[in-house]
Amino acid sequence: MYTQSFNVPDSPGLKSVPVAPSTENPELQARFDSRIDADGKIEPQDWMPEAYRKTLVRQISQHAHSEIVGMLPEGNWISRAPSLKRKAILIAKVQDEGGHGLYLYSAAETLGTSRDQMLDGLHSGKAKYSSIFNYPTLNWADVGVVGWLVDGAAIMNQIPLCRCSYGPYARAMIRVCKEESFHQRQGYEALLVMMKGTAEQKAMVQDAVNRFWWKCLAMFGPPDADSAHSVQAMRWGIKRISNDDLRQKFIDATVPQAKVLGVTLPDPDLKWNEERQHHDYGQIDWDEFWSTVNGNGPCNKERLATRVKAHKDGQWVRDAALAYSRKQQTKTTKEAA
Ligand code: FAQ
Repeated sequence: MYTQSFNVPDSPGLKSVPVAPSTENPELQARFDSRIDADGKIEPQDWMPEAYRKTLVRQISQHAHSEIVGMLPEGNWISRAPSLKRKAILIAKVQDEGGHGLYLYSAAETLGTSRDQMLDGLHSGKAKYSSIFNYPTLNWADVGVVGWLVDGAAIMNQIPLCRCSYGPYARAMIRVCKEESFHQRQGYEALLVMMKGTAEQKAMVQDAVNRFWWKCLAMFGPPDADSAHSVQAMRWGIKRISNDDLRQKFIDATVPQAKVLGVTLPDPDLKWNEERQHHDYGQIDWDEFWSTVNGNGPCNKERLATRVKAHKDGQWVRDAALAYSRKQQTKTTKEAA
């Protein structure tokens, strides 16, 4: 449904933001700016302004944390999947999300930040992760809706990131998007099956859509006017399409899918606007979004506690791996001597 071929022009006008004069190194800054203006890639060994590095570490590490915390709402259903086939699919999907987190931590490490630093940020509650993973998955239809809508929204946001100016992030996103595309389709297919089932199953799907729809729209971040980082991130070619434009694209793509599925999207103001050639939609509850982002959503505390415990429980594995690596190194040094 969403593939690599979903390639849309950058948000108009956003590249025209004037370059802030560098106080670091004007010559290297000029080289960096011309590479960005020519739509080239910045690689780890290249000089980059500290603010560019900091923005990337923030965004990539938050993205990695989202993938890792994002394993929890669906992981919760692995032991209760309704068939062996659905269980195998779900295990593979959750494992893929873990893999995405690992590629992204590796991409952020190329910017000179350590994985321990990033994990400290997550575990201490300083670093953010996507708001959507602070809501519970209450029934089996939620697992399908996470695939259809949460992965759907994630892909819409991530496809432009395949063209991000920072090479390691852009390359990681290519594989991530291919896998997310499968995730989205498996969720949609699971829902199609339920919608051919009993009245109770259909009601479960509608209930899950009602609970997740607005939260998925908020995944794209605050409105452009309130988005602190967008203008600069666009100038640097990190973000290619604005929060509001991506949200609109997601809505326009999802409305016909909901029709095929036979569910109602819970927004009385949702309607096609002939003049705009887009769907109009209702008000997102931004107070609720910020409250969740700031740690007060229904599952924030539980999600963080689960991650902290998993990290502590895994300490012996990291210790053993390090001890083994040290032993191997000593052996190699002795053999070479
Ligand atoms: N949740 O100025 P902006 C997935 C924060 S992956 C929490 O607009 P920016 C896969 C933002 O960090 C989902 N916080 O920020 C999966 C900033 O705070 P800060 C994650 C949010 O960075 C599927 C402040 O608000 N995807 O789902 C959110 O330019 C299924 C101001 O906002 C990515 O991370 C939010 N929704 O734009 C896994 C993609 N939105 O840092 C398992 C990469 C905004 O100053 C199961 N990231 N904030 O303290 C991005 O594209 C961008 O970072 C945005 C935000 C678009 C998320």
